[in-house]
This record gives sequence, structure tokens and C-alpha cells, in this order.
Amino acid sequence: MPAELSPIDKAKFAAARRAVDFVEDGMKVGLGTGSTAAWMVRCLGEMVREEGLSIVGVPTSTRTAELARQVGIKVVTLEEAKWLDLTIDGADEFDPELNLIKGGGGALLQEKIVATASDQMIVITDAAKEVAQLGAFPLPVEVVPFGWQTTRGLIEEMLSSMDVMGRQTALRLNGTQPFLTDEGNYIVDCHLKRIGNPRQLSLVLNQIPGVVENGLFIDICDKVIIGGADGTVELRD
Ligand code: ABF
Repeated sequence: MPAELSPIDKAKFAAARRAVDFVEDGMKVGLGTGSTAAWMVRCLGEMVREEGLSIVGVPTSTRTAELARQVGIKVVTLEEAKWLDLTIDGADEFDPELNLIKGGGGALLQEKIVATASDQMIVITDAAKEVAQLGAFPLPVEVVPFGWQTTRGLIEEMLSSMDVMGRQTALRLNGTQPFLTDEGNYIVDCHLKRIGNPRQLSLVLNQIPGVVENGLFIDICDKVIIGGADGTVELRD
């Protein structure tokens, strides 16, 4: 473990280090986004450089693509890889069914496409992200810029008939400007506090014109690895 890490980074590193044990020679691997996933990319880079591990990686963001190249991982597009053996990514929340909220980092669209195109998805996290019910973390919804206020209005109207506790929405900003995703879209963060039926909410959200994708990952994650600050890990599947 690298020296001088904060307790939270020690936990993230422990989860990332355990997850790369599932990567085998010749695999096509989806590379997640975020600070936990970045540890996983660094660990994989070390295995490529020092142990001769031969893999190709499909990154889920421009940030991850840059880091993967820096550490020596061969980067290919999803079109080139076609289908992946394994995706390893972080999350913002996970529940007992291993359903997730993702997208706090703004990369939910590529993350969902890549994870769905994988035989297996492993989520790496620390214990603070475990919840009995999803929703304390604001749910990111990616929308096209055209008519985004109308789309946001339709999201709010739809939320009024859903089993959620809060209904406030906010356009994500980068300074004073709208935050732009890698696809040039906006993100509306939905402050729902508690989501009664994540599966239904995900389906209904994606039916609204202007919504590209939402941050609920239902039945996509196969395994969660929870890292502890003492270097221990716990597996859920
Ligand atoms: C990605 O990074 C996102 O889906 C999630 O929003 C975020 C988690 O970041 P971190 O690992 O830095 O907490 O996995």
C-alpha cells in the first residue's frame, strides 16, 4: 500500500487491490471512473509493467483513458473490444441487492454502457457507501442540452407520482456554467432522499424525451468489494 494515505484512501486502495485479483491474462477490462477506480487503474498498470499482465482496457471517461495510458495499459474503444470480460468501477451508493447509484463524477452514461457490455461487473467501494435503501445520494440524470428546462420539468412532474421522499432537482454546475459530460450533455441531480422502487424509477426516467440515461444501476453489479482503512476487504455477491 502506498505510504501516507488518508484512512478513506487506504480503504479505496484495499478494495481496488483485491478487485484486480479477478483480472486474468488476455482479458478485456472495463475501467471505471472516480478516485476508487483510479486506484484500480494504477494497480492494473503496475501488473502490466511489472508482471507482464497482458490486457486491454476500455475506459469509461476521458480522465480514465488518460490515466490508463499513463500507467501503461493498452486502451481500446468499446467498438474495438466489442464485449468485455469484466468491468471494475466505483459507485456512490449500493444497497443489499447490489443496486447502485452512480454518476456523482458525471460519467454515468459510458459507465453504464461499458458495465452492461461486460460478463461481470465488480464495484469497489468503502463502507460509507452502503445503504439500506438508495436515495440519500442525489440521483444524477443525464439530459441533452436542447430543451433541458422542459426535460427537468417533466422529471419533476414524474417524480410527484413516484415513491420517493424528496423531489428537488438541480442542474449540475461547473462554476457558473452547466457541467458538461463527455458526450456534451447536462446533468440534473435529483434529491430524492429515499427511493422506494429503484427499478421502476429507472424505467420511467428513461422514457422521458430528453433523458439520455440515469445513474441507477439495477441488476448490473455482480459483486461489491468493500475496503477498510486497515487494509481488510469484505466481498458481497
Ligand atoms: C464513479 O465515480 C461514479 O459512478 C461515481 O459517481 C464515482 C465514485 O467516485 P469515488 O470513487 O471517487 O468515490 O465510479
